[in-house]
Amino acid sequence: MGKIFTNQVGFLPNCDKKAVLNFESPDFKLVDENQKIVFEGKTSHFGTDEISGEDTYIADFSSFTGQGKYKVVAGDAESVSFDISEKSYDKLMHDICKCFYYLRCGHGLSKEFAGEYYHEPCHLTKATVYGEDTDPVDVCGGWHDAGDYGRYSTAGAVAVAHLLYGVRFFNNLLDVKFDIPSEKCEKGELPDILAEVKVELDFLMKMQRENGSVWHKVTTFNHADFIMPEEDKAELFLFSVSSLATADIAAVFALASVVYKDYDSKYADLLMEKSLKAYEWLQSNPEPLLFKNAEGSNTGEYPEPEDFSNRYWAACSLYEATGDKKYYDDALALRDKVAAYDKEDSFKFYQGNIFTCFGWTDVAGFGSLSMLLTGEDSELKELSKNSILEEAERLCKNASENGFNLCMLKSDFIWGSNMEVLKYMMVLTVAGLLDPKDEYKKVLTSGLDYLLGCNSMDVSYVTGNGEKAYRNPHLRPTAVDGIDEPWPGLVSGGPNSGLQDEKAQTLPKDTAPMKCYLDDVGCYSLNEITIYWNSPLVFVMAGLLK
Ligand code: G3I
Ligand code: 9MR
Ligand code: ZN
Repeated sequence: MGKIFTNQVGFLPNCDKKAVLNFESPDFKLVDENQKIVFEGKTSHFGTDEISGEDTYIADFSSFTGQGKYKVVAGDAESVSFDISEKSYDKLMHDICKCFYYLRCGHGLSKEFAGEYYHEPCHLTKATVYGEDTDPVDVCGGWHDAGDYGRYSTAGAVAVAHLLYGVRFFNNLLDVKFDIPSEKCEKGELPDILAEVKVELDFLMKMQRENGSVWHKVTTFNHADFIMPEEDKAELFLFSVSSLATADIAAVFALASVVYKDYDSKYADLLMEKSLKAYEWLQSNPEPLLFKNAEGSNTGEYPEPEDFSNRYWAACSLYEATGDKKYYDDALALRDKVAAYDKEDSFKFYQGNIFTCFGWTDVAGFGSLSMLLTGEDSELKELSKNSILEEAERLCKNASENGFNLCMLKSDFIWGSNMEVLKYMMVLTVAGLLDPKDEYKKVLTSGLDYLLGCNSMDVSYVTGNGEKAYRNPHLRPTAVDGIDEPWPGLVSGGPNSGLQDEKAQTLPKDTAPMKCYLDDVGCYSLNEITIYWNSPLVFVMAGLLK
């Protein structure tokens, strides 16, 4: 039987609304909870596209603004029921923020706030500095990265960046309450989002060496088995420092210093001091110090082939935070290196314009966000604006090439493809601030629809949100805690045509990119979760709900 794919959570009354049918039906209806027809419309035939492989018909009901619970019905098929309401995304926003709390390492959780997902304190022992004969170091705290128990500096910095730029651009994020312990500060209490981010910032501070450089990661030598975090007692190692981690930390601490200044001047000063210390180390170590896993170690590597985008971000962020022109000059001197690297295909991680990339692979996009936050006009601010608008146009063109109006190409369906779409949604969000075009909002909304169920897997990629939300993330605590449902709000990595784990390889090789997905706990290349797949959704939702 044919299927009707739609956003399973729902829609805001004034946003675009659609469902996608994979069968022919000239018309469709919207029915309420009493099966009463509230809207009737004609579908439009899109045809078959290469990302989904489906022959699609679009049911657009954007003009319907009634509030309530509805279903789309066409032929013999019906969709799941969803909300149309100003409050459609309230639970989603709460859940995606609260996830960071559940991922806390060390003494992070309390029974009161973690409820059934509470676990005992974990990873408390000091970490051995790998390959050095020095005292072990206390790096307790922060968030577990993902389904594994590693803690990685660049990944952490990037997740924090999504959240804190979110706060800078959309201060409504400061009002989101998600039920975590309160955190005192000079001015009283931190808003929840800043209390949660502080947990990771405090950890990242511990990852900085005396000389200003930053360890790339702290993990056990190999990934733990599927056990609870407190059972993972293997020796912790701090693997070598990298200029990647040092630059990302210089950047994110400068950004954080601006944000926390309004609440706690001492904490803001400390962040700035540590940012400057990292930056000085970078200045005296101009050659890239990249990262490779130690021989035989299999924990996350987060390799990057260059550090220009990281240094660029650091310079832009310090310029924005301090107003000191010398950082601007540094950024300007790095610009051409970043741009040249973008043209080097063999080197390239990101499919879009590099000055718009908000991922761990490339961080120059964060530099652009900092430049947009500066007061006066400049060449680099212009570059940021133009890059974002140019990229938004490319994304709109991509969206016109498939039935889901999704801004992704075949080549975007890699490990963590849901972050690729989220990074694009961040671009569209910021582009909308620079030029409020309907098209940007429409393609942005389609991205959210895709993540929440309007996709050919008919699945919502956020746990606990949507009638057919996925339930089996590759996430160690969830896999072994004996609780049926994972905690809500976790964004899955999503379809990956690379099929990079054994279970994923059971899918036929010619599977359409959008269908290269299995809701299976074993599939780390399709169904893991990470902090930096949740964090861009927080940025995007803050923008949508502002
Ligand atoms: O950039 C290339 C692109 O040019 C190429 O077209 C495409 C097709 O193969 O690959 C792209 O590279 C991918 C790279 O990520 C950059 O996005 C690789 O295939 C892909 O294997 C790689 O995946 C990363 C994965 O670790 C393996 O290294 C994920 O992005 C990254 O999120 C993931 O991170 C892990 C940590 O190591 C450990 N903790 C869990 C976390 C999530 O799975
Ligand atoms: O669980 C690990 C996951 O977090 C990582 O993303 C992935 C790639 O580094 O590795 C997973 O661990 C696997 C390990 O690499 C090899 N043996 C099987 C492990 C998962 O069951
Ligand atoms: Zn831990």
